[in-house]
Amino acid sequence: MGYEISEIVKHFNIEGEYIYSENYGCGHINDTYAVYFKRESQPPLRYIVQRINTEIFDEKKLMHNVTLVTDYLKERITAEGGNPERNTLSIVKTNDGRSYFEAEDGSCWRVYIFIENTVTYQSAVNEKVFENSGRAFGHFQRQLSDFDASKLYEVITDFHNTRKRFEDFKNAVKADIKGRTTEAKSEIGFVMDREKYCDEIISKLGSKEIPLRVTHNDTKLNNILIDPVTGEGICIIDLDTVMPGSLLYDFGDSNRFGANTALEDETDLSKVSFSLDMFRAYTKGFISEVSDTLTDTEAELLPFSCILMTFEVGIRFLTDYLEGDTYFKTTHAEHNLERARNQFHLVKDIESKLDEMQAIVSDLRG
Ligand code: ADP
Ligand code: GN1
Ligand code: MG
Repeated sequence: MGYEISEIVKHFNIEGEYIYSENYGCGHINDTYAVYFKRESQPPLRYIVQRINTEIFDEKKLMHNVTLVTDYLKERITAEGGNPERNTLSIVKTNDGRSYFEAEDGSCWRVYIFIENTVTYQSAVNEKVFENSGRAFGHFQRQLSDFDASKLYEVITDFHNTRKRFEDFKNAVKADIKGRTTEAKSEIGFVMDREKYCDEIISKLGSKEIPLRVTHNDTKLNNILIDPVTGEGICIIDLDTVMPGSLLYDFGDSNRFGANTALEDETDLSKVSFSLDMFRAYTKGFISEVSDTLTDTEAELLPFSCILMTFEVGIRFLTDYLEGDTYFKTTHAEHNLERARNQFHLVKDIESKLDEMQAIVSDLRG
C-alpha cells in the first residue's frame, strides 16, 4: 500500500480528528474502510472511505453517475417523506468541492457518510428480511423510473450483455494464458452446453419486447443496508453500476445471491440449492412495488432471469479464473473456480424448479 488513510482523509471535508481506520465489508470490487473521527464534546463519528477500483472504473465517469443518481434520489426521498440522509448515500466532498480525490500515486478515493444502526447480511437470514430487500430494490426501481438515463455514462460497457460475457469466456478458454483450462474442463463444458441462454434477455431488450429501464445492476443482499431491529431495507448502496438495463437483471441477481441456501463461494455443493421459499418472499416484496409497470413478458421471464444472472456471474468467475484472477478479489488460487462451480450447481437446481417458480409468480400477481 502506497497510501495512509490518515493522510487521504485530510483531503475531504470531514469534521473532527482522525482516530483510526479498519477494513470494512465484503465487497469484491473496491477497498472499503470504516474510518473513525473524534469530535469535541460529541461521540466519535465514522465514515466509509473507499479506494475506487480504477482498473474497472473510470473514476470521473463513475462519480459523475453516483452524484447525479444520489442527488436525484435525495429529491425523490424528500418528496416521499423519507430521510434523504439515511435512505440513500451521501457523498462527502473534498476540500476543493470534488466528489473524489486523486492521490499522487494515482489511487482514487471517495468518502460516504456512514449510515449507522444498520447491518448488511451475507446471506438471507430469514424470509422477512429477504422480502423486505425485494421491496427495497423494487422501490429503488420505481424511484428511478423517471430518471433521464441519457445523462448516465455506461460505466462498464456491456455489463449484463451475457452474449458478450460468453464471447469473452470463449476467448479466455482459447488463450488459456494461465494453463488452467484442464482444471476447469467440466465447468467449461457446462457453459458451452448452455450457450442458448445468452441471447434470451438481451435480444428482447433489442427488439423492445421488454423495456429498457434505469436499473441498479448489482443487487446482492450485501448492497442494501437493513435495520437490524425491524428487518426493513434502509438504504440501497453500491450505486456504481446504476445504468440503463432490464428489471430482470436486478430481480435475477438478488435471487442468485439471496435464494442460494449457501454462500456464493461454498465448496460443499450439497449445501447449495435454490430456496423456493426465499424466491417467493423476494418476489412478493419486489412485485408489491413494481406491479403497476411490470409487463407480462417481464413477469414471464422472472424465473428465467434467476438462471441467467447465476449463469452470467458463473461465466464471469470462470473467465476471471482462466485469466489469472484480475477482476474479483480472491483469497486463494482456486477461489474463482470454486465460485463458478457453486453458481453452476445453482443453475442446475433452478433449471429443475422453473415450473414451480412460474406458479409462484402467477400466484403472487393474482
Ligand atoms: P463494493 O463495490 O466493493 O462491493 P460497497 O460499496 O458495496 O463496495 O461497500 C462494501 C460494504 O461496505 C457494504 O457491503 C456495506 O457493508 C458497507 N457500506 C458501504 N457503504 C456504506 C455506508 N454508507 N454506510 C454503512 N455501511 C456501508
Ligand atoms: C461484484 O461489488 P460487489 O461485490 O457488490 C460485481 C457484481 C457481481 C458480484 C458477485 C462492479 O459485486 O457484478 O455480481 O461481485 N460488481 C461489479 O458477487 O463487477
Ligand atoms: Mg457491494
